[in-house]
Amino acid sequence: MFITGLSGSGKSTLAKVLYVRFMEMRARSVSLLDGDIVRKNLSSELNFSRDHRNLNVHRIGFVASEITKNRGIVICAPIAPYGQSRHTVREMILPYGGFIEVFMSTPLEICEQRDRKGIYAKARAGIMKGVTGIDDPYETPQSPELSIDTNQLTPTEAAQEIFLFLEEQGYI
Ligand code: GGZ
Repeated sequence: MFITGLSGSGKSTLAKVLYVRFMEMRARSVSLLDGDIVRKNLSSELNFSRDHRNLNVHRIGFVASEITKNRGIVICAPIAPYGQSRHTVREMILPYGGFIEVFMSTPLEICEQRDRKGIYAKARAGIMKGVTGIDDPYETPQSPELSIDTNQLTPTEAAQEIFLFLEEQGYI
């Protein structure tokens, strides 16, 4: 499962709810590759240039493909702003298992209102450059398996929608 969207769009919160629900099923191993954890542990030398974001997302894809190869469930939650690198990750995973792209479509203004880490305020003030959605691109997914607007749904409702999809598709 690959959750993409702006900072503050609800990726991490949803990913954690899904992680707990998958764990409760006790069927397969469950791994969570959250954006900030990966940045700290796997991509600490990378910045937020286009090349480094793509490299970061490809690293996530590689780890996810290894987990998928070994029959594990993996939930990835980076911003992953570029369509091409999301496509590459899809191609890396598909030989080994299903790939579900979940687009967090929460509007930028809501993400900005939340602004838990203050990055949007810094971007608006010109203190921080290259912030996704402000002065750096986010290419909207063209055909994600699911779109979730956390302005409309609670994290539990969003997780429920995803589990319904997984059931319909025969994943669970
Ligand atoms: C966007 C940034 C930036 C810039 C630091 N633009 O919401 P967060 O704070 O906790 O998670 C965001 C995280 C983004 O890392 P990703 O690895 O998910 O991004 S990417 O997929 O593009 O590689 C945000 C914080 O780092 N952050 N600087 N300039 N978000």
